[in-house]
Amino acid sequence: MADDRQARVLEARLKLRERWLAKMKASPSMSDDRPRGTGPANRHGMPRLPEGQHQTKNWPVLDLSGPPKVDTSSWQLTIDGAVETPLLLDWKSFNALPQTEDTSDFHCVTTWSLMDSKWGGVSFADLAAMVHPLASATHVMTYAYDGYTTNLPLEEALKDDVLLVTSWNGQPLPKEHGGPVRVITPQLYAWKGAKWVKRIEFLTANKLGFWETRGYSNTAHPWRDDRYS
Ligand SMILES: Nc1nc2c(c(=O)[nH]1)N[C@H]1C(S)=C(S)[C@@H](COP(=O)(O)O)O[C@H]1N2
Ligand SMILES: [Mo]
Repeated sequence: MADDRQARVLEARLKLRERWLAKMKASPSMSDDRPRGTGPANRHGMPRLPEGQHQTKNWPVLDLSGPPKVDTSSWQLTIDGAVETPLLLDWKSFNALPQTEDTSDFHCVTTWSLMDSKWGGVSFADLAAMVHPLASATHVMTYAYDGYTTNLPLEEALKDDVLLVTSWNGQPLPKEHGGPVRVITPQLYAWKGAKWVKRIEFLTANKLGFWETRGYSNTAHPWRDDRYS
């Protein structure tokens, strides 16, 4: 990765963050002064284990219908909608982008939490910076190869720990967990992260995804026990 490209992405990312900072600060994971849970604070000031969650050692698999037929040779990601410069990436071009590593926790609405996973991939904020969202963009819909969809407000999607991951604890992301590429949303319940991600569409109004149309919370904040609507 050329340093100047990395610098350009970083600059665009910081500008986009600046535009969204007020809204990000008003989001539950940054404004909640009474987060519910137990254990020492995580780096966002939230108790490590949200209320109603228990720790799991093994990572359960949860999805609608199992892995779709997609691998590194056929995988493509489209980023489009309310953006200035839509983008189509394949596996090779995705891996040539600036890479981010992060360690975070994974909270499933069905009450298990997987702690301290080490993730590698590309941050959503970097991808968003590259497509130049229109001023009117407020949300994104993520689409997956199995037909799954889930929506996110931009102020959540732009958080530093929202990544499109290709590795987990130093290994390629297992197929059953969304490999080759999935989204993770550590500050929201895990259904907000699409496995086998195929498309990210920027929206100018909120739209509901698969579980959100079926009674799951639109906001999905684990430290408010915000599971269903
Ligand atoms: N493409 C796709 N992504 C998905 C789902 C799905 O059915 N299809 N299920 C969601 C739900 S409900 C959860 S809890 C997490 C589970 O991720 P895991 O199977 O890796 O634990 O993936 C989310 N992402
Ligand atoms: Mo879930």
